[in-house]
Amino acid sequence: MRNFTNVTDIGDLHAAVKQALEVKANRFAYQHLGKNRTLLMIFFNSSLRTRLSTQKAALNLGMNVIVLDVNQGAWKLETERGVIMDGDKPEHLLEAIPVMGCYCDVIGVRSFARFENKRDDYEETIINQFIKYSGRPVFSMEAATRHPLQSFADLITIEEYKATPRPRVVLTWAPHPKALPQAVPNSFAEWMNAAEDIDFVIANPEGYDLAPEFVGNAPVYHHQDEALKNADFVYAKNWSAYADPNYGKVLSTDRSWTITSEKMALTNNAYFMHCLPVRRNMIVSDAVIESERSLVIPEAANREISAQVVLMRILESL
Ligand code: AN0
Ligand code: CP
Repeated sequence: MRNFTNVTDIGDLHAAVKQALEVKANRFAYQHLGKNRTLLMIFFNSSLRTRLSTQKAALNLGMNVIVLDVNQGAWKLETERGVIMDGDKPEHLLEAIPVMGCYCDVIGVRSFARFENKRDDYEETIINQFIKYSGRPVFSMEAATRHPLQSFADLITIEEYKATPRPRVVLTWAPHPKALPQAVPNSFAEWMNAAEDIDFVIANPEGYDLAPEFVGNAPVYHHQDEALKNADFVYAKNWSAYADPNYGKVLSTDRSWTITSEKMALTNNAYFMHCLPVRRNMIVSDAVIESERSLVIPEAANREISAQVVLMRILESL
């Protein structure tokens, strides 16, 4: 595997989960792969889990790691070609990317949707420029439309906790005060649809349907209670509207969509999942996130494993 930006890059999901569980049981057994290799992690946006878990995964593999927060201490970057650069941005991405490529063997990029231009976001112009101009393998640490390291960790977690061969997994929108990207729900849907042994459904208010290429054949409910019936896993997440003319906008903060104990009582004693960071008592009540059915910490722990599998496969291709 050279680049990792979506589910197809990882290939067979059963094989990927199997490898993840082997790595989890023996995470320091692969240090020959990373010796004298350098990972560069580039952050255009904040992070806690992705930064720490990916760094930990690289250290498990014996790699060296460099981290750059573009907004802290680097030159402000122009990203549009053809701009007369007489404003506040002293450097262009088109020089910065190949320069970054000089100092590393593998590049991880976090660059969220900007909500300025839907086409730029959905064409993944930033991470695709890294792939095109860095000369290095590139993996997504959440790009404009997907967060595949998160979805891979979520799939591993579901495999670890499922009690039936074909669990019902419900992705539900939940309220949040600020406009958030669609990357996490898009990606989760992409991975759940690709995993054949999952009964996957989506619940969101009217106006919040995700892009059709991510929804795929999953049933979409506009009433949350209906979708939660018989759920084995409830995966909550806020996202902003996708459809025009409301792309990137908050249309609702309806707290009747917050996941509470009453909502969980509608399910098949489901596990609660969220990628974190989460706003308590907007997305999920204190009681649910603190309950013994909450998987938010095991999910975060599996981020180290998903990152390690991805790095191993990239290192093997060098
Ligand atoms: C980000 C998002 O919703 O995409 C990152 C989640 C992993 N969340 C926030 O910005 C709060
Ligand atoms: N879940 C996740 O990616 O968290 P961070 O934004 O803290 O990296």
